[in-house]
Amino acid sequence: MEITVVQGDITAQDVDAVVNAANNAMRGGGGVDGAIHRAGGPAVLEDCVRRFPHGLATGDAGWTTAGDLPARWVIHVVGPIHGHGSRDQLTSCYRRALEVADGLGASTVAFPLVSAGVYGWPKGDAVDAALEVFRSARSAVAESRMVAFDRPTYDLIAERLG
Ligand code: AR6
Repeated sequence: MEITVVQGDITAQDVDAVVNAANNAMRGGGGVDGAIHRAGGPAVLEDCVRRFPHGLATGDAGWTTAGDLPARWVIHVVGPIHGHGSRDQLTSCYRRALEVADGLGASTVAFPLVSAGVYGWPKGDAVDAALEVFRSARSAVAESRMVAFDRPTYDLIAERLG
C-alpha cells in the first residue's frame, strides 16, 4: 500500500472512498462530518439513517453512498474522544476502514486525521496511530491518502511519513 499525504479538503478528493470522522449517532455534525454531509447532499444522511438505525460503535466503520461527492463511497468511522476512549479504538478506526474498503473493492481511500479535531487527540499521536495501521495492514487498498486540512498538519504528517 502506498501512503500519501496532501493538503486540502477531503470532500474534493478524487478517490474511490473518503473516510468520515463521525460520531456514534451517525446523523452528521461539525468538522469533517459537517463538510462531507454538506458536499455529499441529503443522500448521505438518508443512507446513514437507513444503514445505521442505531448508530455506530466507537472504533467501528461502516459505509454509505457518497452522494454528490466525487468519491463513490463514504466510509464512516467513530474515533474515541481523547481522555475518554482508548488508543486501540483509534487504530481500530483505520483497521476497520480498510476492511470496509476491501469489502467494497475501493482501491484509493482518503483519510482525515480521525479524533484530532473536536475529539482532542494529540495530532502527533493521531498521525502515528494511522501510520502504524497503514504500514502493517494486509489490504488490497493501493493508496491510503492522508488529507491534512492545514499546512502545519501537512508538515507533521510529511515529517512522520519520512
Ligand atoms: N477536510 C480534511 N480535514 C478536515 C476537514 C476537511 N474538510 N475539516 C476538518 N478537518 P474533526 P474528530 C480536520 O473535528 O476530532 C464532528 O462534529 C481537522 O482539522 O472533524 O474525530 C463529528 O460529528 C482535524 O485535524 O473530527 C463528531 O462529533 C481532523 O480533520 C466529532 O466532530 C478531524 O477533526 C468528531 O471529532
